Amino acid sequence: MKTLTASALVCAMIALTRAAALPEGMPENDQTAKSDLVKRGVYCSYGWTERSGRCFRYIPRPMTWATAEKNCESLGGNLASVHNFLEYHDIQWIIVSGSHESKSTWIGGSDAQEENKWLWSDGSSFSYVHWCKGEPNNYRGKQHCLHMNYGAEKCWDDIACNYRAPSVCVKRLWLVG
Ligand SMILES: [Ca+2]
Ligand SMILES: [Ca+2]
Repeated sequence: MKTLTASALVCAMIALTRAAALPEGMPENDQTAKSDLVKRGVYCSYGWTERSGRCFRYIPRPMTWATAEKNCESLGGNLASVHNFLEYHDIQWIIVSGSHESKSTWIGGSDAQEENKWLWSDGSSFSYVHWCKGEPNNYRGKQHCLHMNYGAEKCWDDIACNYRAPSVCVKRLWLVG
């Protein structure tokens, strides 16, 4: 029963997050722009799925972190960034829908520029974290890229960037109309 209530709450929160989602740069108090938006519609391009106001795409082919990032860029996006638990849940859902599994997957976090200075490849703020216990441990001084769905807890781990894994790309919503 507890679990049921919790998932109902998560669903409700996801619905609220989606309802509140607006493209970047739009003033929140601009009612004209909002009603305009409803008329015109906000969409993800073909092959992408809308979640929490952004568009996501699961890439099954295992690649190194940098190749995965370049691939997302060639599709008009970046490796996915994560800013709260709901977004993390959404990305996990994208992976399950795309692969019917919850395998280790690249997202856009890296500390390759400077040790322990984690950045998202899309330039957004790296504040929310979901590291596994004892991670990031920069094992042997060679772990500078972030993969998710690590271990039983499906949390984050830093690993060598030449590890090959599927990936999740993100890009902005399209305004159509
Ligand atoms: Ca590192
Ligand atoms: Ca590690």
